[in-house]
Amino acid sequence: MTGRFRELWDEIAPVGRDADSGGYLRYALTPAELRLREWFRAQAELRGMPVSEDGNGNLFAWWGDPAAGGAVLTGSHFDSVPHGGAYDGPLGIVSALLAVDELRAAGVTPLRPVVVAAFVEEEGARFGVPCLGSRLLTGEIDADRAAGLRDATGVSFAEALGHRPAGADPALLGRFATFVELHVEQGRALVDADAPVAVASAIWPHGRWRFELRGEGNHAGTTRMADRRDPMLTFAFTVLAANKEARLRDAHATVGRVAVEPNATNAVPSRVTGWLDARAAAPETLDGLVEAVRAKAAERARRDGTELAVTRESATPLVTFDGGLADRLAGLLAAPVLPTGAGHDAGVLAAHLPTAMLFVRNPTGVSHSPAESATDDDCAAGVVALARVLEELACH
Ligand code: HGY
Ligand code: MN
Ligand code: MN
Repeated sequence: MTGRFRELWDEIAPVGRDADSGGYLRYALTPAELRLREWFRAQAELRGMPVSEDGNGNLFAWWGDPAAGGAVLTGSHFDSVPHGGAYDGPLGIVSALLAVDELRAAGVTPLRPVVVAAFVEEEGARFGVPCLGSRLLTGEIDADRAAGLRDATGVSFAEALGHRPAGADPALLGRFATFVELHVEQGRALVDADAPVAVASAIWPHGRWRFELRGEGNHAGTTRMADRRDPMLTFAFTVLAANKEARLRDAHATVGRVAVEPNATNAVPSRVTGWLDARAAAPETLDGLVEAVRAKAAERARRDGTELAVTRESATPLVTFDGGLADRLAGLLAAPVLPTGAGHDAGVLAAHLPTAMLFVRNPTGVSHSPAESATDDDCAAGVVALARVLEELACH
């Protein structure tokens, strides 16, 4: 299996890879990701798996009757964060295709369809809302709001998709009995557990908040410090406050994205916009963290004479995966059960159908970075584990 994994993996490894950073620029519905979607269609055709699209940009390759119900859904996403790793997303899709091969080679004929999905815009790196495709499919985001989301160049999701997204598809969703997403682990728990594969128990509640700070643009050289209303000052304080408040709560707060206007070396900014990614093990801890950061930012804005506006752009509640399913798969695989702080399409679908996740060991735990890695042997172990899970769910 390791050889077959590497052979298929090498077909997509170069797609969207940045030569300088070694990371991936696979933004949803841009040329790199579109090439991966075409590759997916070709792979499905090679396997005699018809591919349907749900009108939201999500692709579904069917092993079995697309009109049948009780289907076992697997798969993940192709899109990446800027200069992200190779495995976050694509590993779940490649592993699903290989797991189908594995079952066929063993002469397995499922009683119910097995479907491999490629969800669109899971990272939210282009249009700002993570799990956009799975949220549209499940009706968790309004199709008109999704249609109007715009990327940094002003292109809307509807324009990128080529049409207004169809929105919720309860009939399609109702044809899936379970969803199992395999994903590279984004942490080191499997290294510590000395195991190649784990089953997920939960996803931390998390969300994204846009902090907009307005002040007075002015000349860097002629404006006295006492006369400034500098939003960068308020922003810098907010970032430090987010870091401190997260540490106090054993939570996670990240400000990794900022936009400055006019973004000139010799001008005091007029506006600074920063995005807070906040996550915590419990909803009340997350709420407390975000409120503390907002309050500290507001207090500092008053001192700096700047104006603050905070907007929640996305939120994912605590996801507790189907306990019976998780225990059943952990027993089947003799694998540990782990929570995660990373969001996934499985976290969205879990509110709509029995859902599970498999994690594949990541030797460094690093993710959302060119340094993300997984060994071929562990990836092969993931394929074998996913094949066993699919057989367990589709053949009994
Ligand atoms: O942000 C996340 O947790 C996921 O990688 N989209
Ligand atoms: Mn990710
Ligand atoms: Mn992912």
